[in-house]
Amino acid sequence: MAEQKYYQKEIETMPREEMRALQSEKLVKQVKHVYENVKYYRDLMDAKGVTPDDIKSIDDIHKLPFLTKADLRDAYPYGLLGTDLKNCVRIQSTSGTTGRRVVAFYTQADVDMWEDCCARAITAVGGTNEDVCQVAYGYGLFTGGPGLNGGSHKVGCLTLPMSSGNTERQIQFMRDLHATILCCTPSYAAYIGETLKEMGLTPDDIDLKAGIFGAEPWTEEMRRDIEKSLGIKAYDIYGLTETSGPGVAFECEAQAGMHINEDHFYAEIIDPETGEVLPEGSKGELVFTSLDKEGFPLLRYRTRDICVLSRKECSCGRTLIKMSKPMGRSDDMLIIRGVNVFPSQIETVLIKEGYSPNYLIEVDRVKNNDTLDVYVELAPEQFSDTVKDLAIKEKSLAEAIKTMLGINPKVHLVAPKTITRSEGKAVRVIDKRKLHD
Ligand code: DLL
Repeated sequence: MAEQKYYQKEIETMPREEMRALQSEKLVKQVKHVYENVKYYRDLMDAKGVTPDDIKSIDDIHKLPFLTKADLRDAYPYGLLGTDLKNCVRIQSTSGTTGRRVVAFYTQADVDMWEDCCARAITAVGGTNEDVCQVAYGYGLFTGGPGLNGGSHKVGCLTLPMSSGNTERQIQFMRDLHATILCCTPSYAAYIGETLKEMGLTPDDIDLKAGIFGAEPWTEEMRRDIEKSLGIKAYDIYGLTETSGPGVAFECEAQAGMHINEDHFYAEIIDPETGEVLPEGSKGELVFTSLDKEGFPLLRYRTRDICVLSRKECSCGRTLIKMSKPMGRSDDMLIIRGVNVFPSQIETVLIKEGYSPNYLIEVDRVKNNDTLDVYVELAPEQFSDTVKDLAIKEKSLAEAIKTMLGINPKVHLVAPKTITRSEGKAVRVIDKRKLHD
């Protein structure tokens, strides 16, 4: 097969007016679907005095109420379900405690749509049925592995469902089976690059040509490092469990912003403080409306990701609107080794384990690997313990935090009154990573 530039050309290069018409048609249907099937959202619409009849085109979208992570928490687990459970074939989820965990439901049509989005991303980096696509995102509840796996099948690549970890084996498969496309988090890509070098190999020893990296913030500098260490072109991909997973937006050959699959997800930028919709080109919080989801349709979902949208013409020929890399978040969520972490989760563990809520979380990136250090202040009566006892306590607390978050922290128990008290908002997190350019 000749090199294919688009996966669904008609949609990806659709003239703007046609796209708006398509979005309008889909929105009208999606709002009816939600109003009829999701009591939680119907109540929000009723409270705002909006009915499906008020939504005649995409221009009316601003009349709809927002949904937030707090709504997802209130409605957990079934409250936002858009169809009978018997019509759903899959769930995916984020890590975290019950309240923070997002559980999304998919019908077969939802899975198909999601995989199409990932197929567009793979095709945009030059993927065809002649490629071997190594998927080293985690498989399981996390959307990374299953999403790219499905997209890779749709494109017809030979798919290597490696999941993450076991890096030397990753490199061995990469070499033996001539992988040409690598999908994983940017930090894992960087780590694979380092390991390759440590094994005495160079980019000439592998056949990779492209990488599709996302799920966490990464800089242009990191892109250049990865490109050099693996001898590839590195492309960004964005998504979130709430909307489906990876593939909501993807980078093309221009490597300058990510095209949003706006026939499925309508994007708005709002002022995170006031909720006011901002004009194109403004920096603000990204809000998504699913346009054709069945299982877990979300209208005007506030992602908390801060970014800029642009409709500037793209050299790749796609007309899909672009988003910049996320430039931060309007909440306190951290992404550490690809895992979404809220400081309050750590606080919950400390309190449960009998420690004080005086703590400090320090995140850094050492050799492209995220580190998590948690400093916890001891009460005076706890401090009399011997050094050996402290080491045991640190280990057990680290275990408890790992059980909660799924990632290993380094715990430091420190003397009473050593963590600076705050006179205003407590500073609980020091993030030393330079994640944004
Ligand atoms: O991270 C889905 C995904 C998997 C995307 C694989 C790309 C590749 P969640 O675990 O729900 O889903 O986390 C979603 O991660 O709101 C962003 O804050 C952040 N994020 C995702 N992609 C990027 C990216 C997956 N390319 C949250 N750059 C989102 C920066 C990203 N942040």
